[in-house]
Amino acid sequence: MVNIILFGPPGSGKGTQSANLIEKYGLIHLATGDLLRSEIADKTPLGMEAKKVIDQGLLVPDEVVIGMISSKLDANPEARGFIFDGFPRTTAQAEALDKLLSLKKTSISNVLALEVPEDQLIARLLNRGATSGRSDDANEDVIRARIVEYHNKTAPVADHYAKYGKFKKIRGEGEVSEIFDRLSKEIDSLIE
Ligand code: B4P
Repeated sequence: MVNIILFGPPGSGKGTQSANLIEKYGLIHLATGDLLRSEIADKTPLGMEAKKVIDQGLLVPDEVVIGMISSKLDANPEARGFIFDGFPRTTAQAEALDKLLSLKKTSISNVLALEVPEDQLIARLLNRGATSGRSDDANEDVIRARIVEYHNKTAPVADHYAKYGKFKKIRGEGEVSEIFDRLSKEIDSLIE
């Protein structure tokens, strides 16, 4: 099994690249942002609570997203592997993911971390906000709050996996196809 965490700040291209990578490698895409937006669209109680947090640029409580990932892992027993996109975003989420995977006799193969300068992140997200209808992309203050949240709570996840030698930085600037090639090279080396 190949289990990849696509890591990086908001707007670094995780969602964009995941969509292409799952096609190429036949992996299952688990994106907590997408799962939360689907709850919001369905107006579930969980979605309504999550929306309040997401619209402030903050992280949804760990137990909510860990529960979502746990159900998705259980729902895909035959998977060849997973791409985790936007999860784990805290050290507690990383520890929970490691436990869930070990119960399934597997583990994270590698963490691929997209690196993009902050001015580009903000430009990309504002650009998406102009057309996507995503309220968390529409306002620069909210985007900046998301980046602060990333530095405070998500960046430590890198150390968690670097301890086990599972962390690789990937340049996230340039054409989508160039970045895809850089990521593919890393995944190919895990499959060989
Ligand atoms: P996410 O949906 O994960 O949002 P994101 O990190 O902003 O998106 P992503 O990084 O995938 O976007 P991409 O670069 O692909 O999370 C939203 C919110 O949900 C969070 O703020 C949080 O509140 C909550 N949440 C989600 N997961 C959580 C968790 N585990 N724990 C707690 N809370 C959680 O795309 C950005 C834009 O860049 C697009 O318009 C794209 O077209 C463009 N782009 C991509 N690559 C490009 C390139 N190479 N050049 C130019 N533009 C590019």
